[in-house]
This record gives sequence, C-alpha cells and structure tokens, in this order.
Amino acid sequence: MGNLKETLKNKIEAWRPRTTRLLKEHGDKVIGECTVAQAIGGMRGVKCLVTDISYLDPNEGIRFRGYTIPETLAALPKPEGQEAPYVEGHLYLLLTGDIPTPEEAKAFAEDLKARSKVPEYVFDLLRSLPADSHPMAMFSAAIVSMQRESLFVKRYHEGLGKMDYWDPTLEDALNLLARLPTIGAFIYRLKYRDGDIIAPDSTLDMGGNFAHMMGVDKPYDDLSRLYFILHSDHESGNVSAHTGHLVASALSDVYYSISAMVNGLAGPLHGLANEMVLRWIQGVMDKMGGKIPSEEEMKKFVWDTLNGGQVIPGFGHAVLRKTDPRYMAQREFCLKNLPDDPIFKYVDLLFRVTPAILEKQGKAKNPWPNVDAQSGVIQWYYNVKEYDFYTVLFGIGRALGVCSNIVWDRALGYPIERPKSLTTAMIEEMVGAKTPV
Ligand code: CMX
Repeated sequence: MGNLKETLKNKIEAWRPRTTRLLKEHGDKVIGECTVAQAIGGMRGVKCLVTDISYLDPNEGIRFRGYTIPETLAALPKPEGQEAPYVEGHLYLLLTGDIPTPEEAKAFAEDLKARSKVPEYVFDLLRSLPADSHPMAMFSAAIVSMQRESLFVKRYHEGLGKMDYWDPTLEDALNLLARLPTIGAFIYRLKYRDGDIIAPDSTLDMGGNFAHMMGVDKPYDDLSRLYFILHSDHESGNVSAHTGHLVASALSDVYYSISAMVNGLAGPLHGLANEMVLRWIQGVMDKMGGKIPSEEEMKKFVWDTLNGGQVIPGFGHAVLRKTDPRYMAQREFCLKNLPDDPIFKYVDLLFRVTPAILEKQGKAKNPWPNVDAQSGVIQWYYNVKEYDFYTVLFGIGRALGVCSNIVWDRALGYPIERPKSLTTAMIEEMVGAKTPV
C-alpha cells in the first residue's frame, strides 16, 4: 500500500489549495439555480455536489477520472491471460486519478488480498438471519456489523486532526472493500446453495476469487471484473453515492456509510432494477409459455405494463439522454458470449421496441436502456438465476466509487451536509401562488 498511500497523499496535498481557493475567492459566485420543480422533484439537475472521481455526461455517459468506459477497459492492466482488467487497478484509478502500471496493480491486489479475511462473527450473523431475508438486507447487516473495526473511530477518539481524517478512512475503505466479494459470495452460497461455502483462493485477484467463491466457471471471472468496474461510480448525485456521501459527512465511518449506501441501492427505481428486469421478463416468458414473442406481442406487454401504471425496469435515467454505455459494454459481452440465449433475445427485443413506445407515451425524458436492462441476463446465463441476488453484485461494484469519494471528501475537508428546506406555504408566498383562506 506504501506506493498508493504516498501517491494519494501527494495528490491530496496538491489538490487542497484548489478547493481552498475556490471557497475563499469565489465562494459567493452562482453555479446553478433551483426552481420550484426541482425542490419538489427530487433536486433533479441542481448543481450542488462536487466530485472528481467520475463525471456523467447526459449524451456521452460516464467517464471515470476522465476516461470513457472503452478507454478505461483498454488502459487498465489485466491479470495474466485474462480479458477484463484488475478491479483493484480500477480502484487505484478511482482513488488517485492515475492508471496504475501492471506492477502497481498487482501490488495493490496483493495488499487488498491481505485485508480480505472476513471475521467469523459476520458469517454467524448471516447464518442467524431469517431464511427469507433479502440478500441486500443481509449484505447491509454484514457490513454494519463490522463497524466495531473502524480505525477512523479509534483514531478520532484519540484526537486525530482534521487534515489526517482521510488516512484511517482509506484504511477502513480498503479493509471493507477487500472483504465485500467474500461476503457477497457467502450470502449467495448460504441462501441458494444450501450453505455449501467455497473458501477463498489466495492466488486469485478480486474478480477471479469472487467467481471461484460463487462456484461459477470461466468466463464468470472476467464478467465479474467487468461488472464491478462498470457499476463502480456514476458521479455523486445518484441515491447510492449520495447516501454514502451524506452519511459520511456526519463523520460516520465507512462501515455505517456503505451500509447506508447499500440500503439506498436496494430500491426498485435504482439498483434493484436489475432484479425487476428479470422478474418482468420471467412474467412475459410465463405468459408466452417460454416462446420468444414477436415484436407486436412484445409491444403489447410493454404497453400493458405502462397502462398498468408501472415503469419499464431498465429503461430511463435521471441524467442520461442516450443509451447507457454500461448497457452497450454488457450488450457486446452478450453478443460475443451468449448471442443465442433466449433471455438475451428477450432483452434484445425489448431494446428494439421499448424506446419508441416510451417516446410515444411521452413521459420518460430518456427512453433508452440503462445499465440494469442487460446485467441480469448475463448472470442468468451463467446459472446465477436467483435474481434477488443481483443487486448485491451492483453493491460490491458501487462501493468502490463511493469509498473513493468518501476518502476524498475527508481529504478536502467537506463539511457535514445540510441543505435548507422551506414549507409549502413559504414557496407559495415566494412565487405568488398563495391561495386566499
Ligand atoms: N417506464 C415508464 N415510465 C418511466 C420510465 C420507464 N422506464 N422512466 C421514467 N418514466 C416516467 C417517470 O415515472 C415519470 O412519470 P411521472 O411523471 O408520472 O412521475 C416520468 O416518466 C418522468 O420521469 P423522468 O424525469 O424521465 O425520470 P426520473 O429522473 O424521474 O427517474 C428513473 C429516473 C431511472 C427512476 C426512471 O427512469 C425509472 O423509473 N426507470 C425504471 C427503473 C430503472 O430502470 N431504474 C434504474 C436506473 C439506473 C440505476 O440507478 O440503477
């Protein structure tokens, strides 16, 4: 870790004057506005968060530290003989802004490996939960149960100075991130494979080890690497990232913050949409008796869902206005590895018919598919068919970005978050909409 921490320390020290200067010399300049519609409508588009880990352009999609998805996948080093890059190398990029050399990625992978042992009490806790607990509730509980291990809390009580908060936060983040794949795979094997747990293999990288512990053969290791990287970050205003940042802003440690992040991700309008897509497709398949519907039949299913007052899961986005490049990266994987899979054919059909229908309906600002429309299909193909588990995979990935953000929040001394609220009557007064009593 020496190299990463040293690199990060230098970057933080070089960056701090930029934030200080912005605050001191330009603190009262306006960079956005807030309308009544935004205050009532979930703060959509209000420019009031700062992050340098990733940026989401409505038309282009996500850039991690300035790199598009294809650029990221091409530039990051890969474990020997593998097609997808080290997840650990991607975390290095998110934290430092630098593409690691193969040696740096390998050394960082070794460092994370040394932190990856999950305490036995976490497994005991998971075993003690009711059998019908949702995997996301299990994941969140497992994470918060390790809060007692927080180094940040220990050092804070010892009187740690504000400028050094980031250091034990980084330690907590790496300790937690290193354990998440083992916890995720444990939940899967406990819940869906009769508790037949597979021990980690210390010779493997994070993605390879996850596939091994899940008990799924190649190329599931490359898929896991790709999946964790694609889901890692989507700037900081989405529910999971914002929740993690918000909770951490109270100086709650990484365990509390990431558990909260997981809870936000578990909503059907956010990370749970990948489960909802498979549920929806299964419903259609049952009605079709397993047969692939024609375009006309599929259009009818889409309209029936919309007319029933429900959303089409996996379509639309609060920021994106084009097909999500994370969708396209996974679609390419499908076209290469599972072009004839029946569920992929369903998803492909949905891709062809849904945008035009959403456009015709005229409500969704973005009729195009998002990341969740495609991801469950691939899991299903590799025999991970228990779709209520899919959001745990999203959570392992998303934690990489949110932890990186929290480390930088602490490094730049971002304060506790506290936007101001108004009452409805105050807004009516302000805009001249007060109804006489
Ligand atoms: N199907 C049907 N209606 C949709 C829709 C969809 N896929 N996407 C948006 N709409 C509707 C909204 O429900 C809203 O309707 P009301 O005016 O009746 O409330 C209207 O279109 C306008 O919404 P919007 O401004 O286009 O979208 P939002 O920013 O409010 O919401 C999102 C974004 C993702 C929650 C929404 O598109 C949605 O519910 N999609 C389906 C669920 C999904 O795939 N979520 C995963 C997103 C990616 C992720 O975070 O993981």
